[in-house]
Amino acid sequence: MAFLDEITIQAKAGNGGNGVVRWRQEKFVPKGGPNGGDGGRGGHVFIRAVRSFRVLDQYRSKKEFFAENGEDGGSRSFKGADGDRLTIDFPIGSVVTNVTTGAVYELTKEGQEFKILTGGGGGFGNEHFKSSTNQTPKKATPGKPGEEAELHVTISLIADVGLIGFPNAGKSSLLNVLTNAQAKVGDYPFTTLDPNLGDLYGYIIADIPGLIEGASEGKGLGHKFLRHTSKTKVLVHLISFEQANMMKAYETVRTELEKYGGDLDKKEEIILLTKTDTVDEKTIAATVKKFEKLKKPVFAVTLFDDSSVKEFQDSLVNILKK
Ligand SMILES: Nc1nc2c(ncn2[C@@H]2O[C@H](COP(=O)(O)OP(=O)(O)OP(=O)(O)O)[C@@H](O)[C@H]2O)c(=O)[nH]1
Ligand SMILES: [Mg+2]
Repeated sequence: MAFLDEITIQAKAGNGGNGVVRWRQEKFVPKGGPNGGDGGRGGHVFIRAVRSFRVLDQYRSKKEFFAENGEDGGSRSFKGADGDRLTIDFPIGSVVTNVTTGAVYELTKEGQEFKILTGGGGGFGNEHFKSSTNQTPKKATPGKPGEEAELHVTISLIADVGLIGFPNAGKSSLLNVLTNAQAKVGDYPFTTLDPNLGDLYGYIIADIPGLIEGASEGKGLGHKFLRHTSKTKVLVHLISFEQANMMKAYETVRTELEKYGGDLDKKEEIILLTKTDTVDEKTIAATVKKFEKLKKPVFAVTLFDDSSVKEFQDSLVNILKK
């Protein structure tokens, strides 16, 4: 799934149900008193932080969200039912602005909720207006409208893992092996134009578009996507055995990380050498040895065989659990 950066939607709390005018109808009571019930309250609108980006999918097509209206009152003093609340979910890290009032809500913790729009109160039925001086009130009041607003949402998804490296290193292929993201894979550079996201045991993995030398000066797709790695716990740096000089490829990307700033280069890093199927065992062993001198975890895999990724995956999950 490609990444949604910001969205604008309309939301509305439920209207209150109307109060009604009704009269008691009893066989042996010629003039029944008023018994029109009150309307129910309209449902409120809440926003909630969830630990999943999949909820974003619904906002691609649907732009209007309504809480339920309250029911009208009935006869025999029957009060209309309150409308159900509506809860709109956003991924943790989202900032929701009520454009209509200017109120801003930051969703920082899973399960955090804010009531952002209040449902309209129900109207009063004629029974409510009965008094010692007025035994037959003919008055009932309508329900009040629910609050409505335009909501602007900026999403800075808090990914746990960032996949980085040159174009064609196999980042999207790796995402597809680890998760059910079904990211597009292609044998040409810059297949990924927007970060892809996947979910591994509840951890969010962001597959970042390929970086090249000069990305910080805008070469290729630039380096702005690195902002999605700013809160990750660990970076997985992929270097393909197809590279003539793998260490140079590694260092080029490291330089771009430094240039991006924000201490990205100080983050924990796993080095993943990919496409082992294109070289012989001796080359693999020698290259792994070279990279191990960097004193970081190093793994060599082919993404064409899921089982080859297992050891790396276990190590990644262990780091995430720490
Ligand atoms: N031989 C071989 N090819 C692989 C392997 N993994 C991926 N590929 C191929 O390498 C090409 C690039 O893979 P992607 O996963 O799209 O690479 P990427 O790093 O996401 O590339 P960009 O999105 O362009 O940055 C595709 O043609 C893949 O099929 C592997 O383990 N061995
Ligand atoms: Mg890709």
